[in-house]
Order: sequence, then structure tokens, then C-alpha cells
Amino acid sequence: MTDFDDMGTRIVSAEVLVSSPGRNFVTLRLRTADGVTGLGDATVNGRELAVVSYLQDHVTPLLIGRDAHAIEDTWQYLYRGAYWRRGPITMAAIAAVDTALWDIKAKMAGMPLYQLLGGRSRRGCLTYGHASGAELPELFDSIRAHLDQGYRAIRIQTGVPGLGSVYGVASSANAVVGGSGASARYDHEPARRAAVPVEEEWDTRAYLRHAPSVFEAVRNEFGPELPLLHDAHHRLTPIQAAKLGKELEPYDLFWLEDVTPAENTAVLRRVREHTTTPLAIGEVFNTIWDYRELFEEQLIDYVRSPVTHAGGITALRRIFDYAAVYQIKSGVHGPTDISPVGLAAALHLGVAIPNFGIQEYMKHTEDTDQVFRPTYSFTDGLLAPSDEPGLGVDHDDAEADRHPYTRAYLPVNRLKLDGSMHDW
Ligand code: GCO
Ligand code: MG
Repeated sequence: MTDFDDMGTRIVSAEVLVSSPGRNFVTLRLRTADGVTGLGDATVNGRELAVVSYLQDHVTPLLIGRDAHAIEDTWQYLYRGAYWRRGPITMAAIAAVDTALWDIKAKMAGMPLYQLLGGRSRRGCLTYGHASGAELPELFDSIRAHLDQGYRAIRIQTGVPGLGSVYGVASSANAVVGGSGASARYDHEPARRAAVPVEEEWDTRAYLRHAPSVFEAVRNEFGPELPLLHDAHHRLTPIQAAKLGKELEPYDLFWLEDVTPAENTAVLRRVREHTTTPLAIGEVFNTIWDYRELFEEQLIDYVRSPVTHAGGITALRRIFDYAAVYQIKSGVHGPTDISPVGLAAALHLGVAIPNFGIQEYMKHTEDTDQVFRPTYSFTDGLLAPSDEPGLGVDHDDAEADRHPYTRAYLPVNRLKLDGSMHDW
């Protein structure tokens, strides 16, 4: 489309910004001839520079001169036009462009983005926080610390007897800025930056024996009301997943996440046959197509896709509308590797859609917030976008320059038994 009603809305610059204020982030900034800027998150944890190249070498040259208002057409142009559709790198790049364009459109309208998505349906987005501990006493302290901060739903991850560090469990050894001891974080950045990924060991049988006893202890200590969640990190076979779901039923989980590897979603039929524990999946999905069978066969209860990895606000909105037909709700991925830009986008969608479920929320470090200056607020466990025009985030280039990119990896997972690589 080259016909512009208003040449002031034409995109005149597209910058890919890379910084590491506590961990690596890739951010796209678009600017119109009128000087309106918009931001998009393109961070793919551990593979950041692949998206930088995709954007810089293949996408940003196509954006110059396009009408910033043409969000849908730009999305289709980048998705259909690439020929090589889908995949995390492509979809993160498209997501960044889409998010930046929505930011620009909302700023031009002088409205917070949620107004353009249908307006506010709720005061804020119910969040869940990450409590963890190698042993029960540390876990209980971590749960109490989260409740003190106002969280009203809590994800529970613990160590497993006989294993060293387990992903998702904070320990003083891998604590990073933002906490120590029971409230320490496990982000693997920057404390565990290394030339190669850290290797962790895994034993599924030990985990399956241990997990139900943890939830029993948590229910005994904290009572039946508190919504509890758990992430199995794609580590189980279908029958193991079915067993875990069944054994956790007495503890009334809000959800059990990523029980099996995400490539073969059909196996969730087996899991569903055996358990009424609600299931959540999708943080590594990229498109609406990944959900088709899961929705139509009613195999899941929550959609985990974030704006950042599912092609942006345009695409995620479509996924949520499709999910709503099946009474499936949102449960957007919100770890610290989703930047404040990606999180703000999720919050604008979250307050607007009818089928909001819950929003994951791990607070970013102060350094991160100084770069992005988010204006969303966290009150009584609800995270809400501000009424600033657009997304309500910024990018302070001088702050970002103080934190240059540093190569970093997520850990890998090997079986304790014989060192085989295991699903992560
Ligand atoms: C979650 C996740 C994260 C991911 C991480 C990968 O549920 O929050 O599983 O911890 O592992 O975002 O980059
Ligand atoms: Mg997860």
C-alpha cells in the first residue's frame, strides 16, 4: 500500500535496540514522520541476536515509507509475504512490529491502548507470582513473602530429593538482583551467564513421587482458598502427565502447565482422559494454528502465549477470541524475559478481553525498569496498565547503553541416570 491519506503517519525510522539491564532484551522502535514513536518487544531468550538479524536485515527496510496506521495489512505483509511462515524468530519479529504499530496508533488517538481494544472490562489483571524453595520451609517463606506483596495466586516449584538445582527454583547460589534467600530469583541471568549453557540433572520418577507431597503440605499450611499453579516444563510423557494430574486433584490446582513437550499436542487427549486438573500450554507456541486441535477438542483450559512470541497484539487477540468459543481463558506468559514492553501489551489486552484468566508476573529488576520506565501498577495482586496514551512504556537509550548485550543461555537438562539429554 503506497497511498497515504496523511503522509505524517508514514514510518520514517525503524531501530532495533539491544540491551541487557539484568538480562537481554531486543526492542523495536518505530517512528513516524510526525515524530510519534512506538515500541515492540522481540526478545527470544537465549537466541536474541537471531531476531535482531531477522528484523534488521529483512524487516526494517520494508517498513520505511509504510503507513503506520495499516496494522493488519503490515501483519499480513510480513506473515504471508515471508513465505517461510511461523517459528519463534519470525513471529517475534512480526510481534515487535505489530506491537509498535498499536503503540503508535493509540498515541495518535491520545488513548491508552486498551481503549482501542474495546475498552476496560476489569480493574486489572489478576496475577500469579513465583514461589519456590529447595525445601518446604524455604518454599513456605517464599509463599508468605509473595502474599505479603499482595499476590493472590501463587506458582509452586520446589527442589526434588536427590537432584541439585532444578529450573524454576530459586536458591542463594543462583540468586540475582531482586532478592536473596527465599525470595531469590532463578532467572539464570546474569548470575549464570556462561559461554555454554549450565547443565542441570533430572529424574522424573523422583519428581513424580515428590510433587504431590509438596502440594499436600502447602494446602495443609495455607488452606484451601489460595489458587496454586505448577509448571512441569514439558518434562513428562503423556502417561506420566496423566498420573501427575490425577494425583494433584485433591489439591485443587488453578492449573498444571506444560506437562508434555509442545511439539505433539495430540497427546494431551491422553492426559485429559485421566484428570480434571486444569491444563495450560502455549508459551512456546507461535500461531493460532498450534491451538486448533487443543481448542476444538477442549483439551486445555488456559492459553499461555505472550504477545511477544505469538505474532503481536493482532494475532494474540485472534487466539483469545477463538479460545473464548470453547470457554478457554488467557494465562499469558510473563517471566522476566518478556520485556516491560511485552508485559504492557499483555496488560492492555488482558483488561479488555472477555475471557481473561490470569497473568504471570515476575517483577523485573530496577535496572530493567529504568530502561523501559513502565507505568503499569501492581495493587492487591492486580496488575493494571496506566492511562498514558499508547502502551505506557518508554525506552531510555542512555540507560540502555549502560547495559550492553552479553551472550546468555537457558540451562539444559540431562538425566541423572546416564546423562541423556532430556526435555526441558
Ligand atoms: C514460565 C516459563 C519460563 C520460561 C522462560 C524461557 O512459565 O514462566 O516456563 O520460566 O522457562 O521464559 O525463556
Ligand atoms: Mg512455563
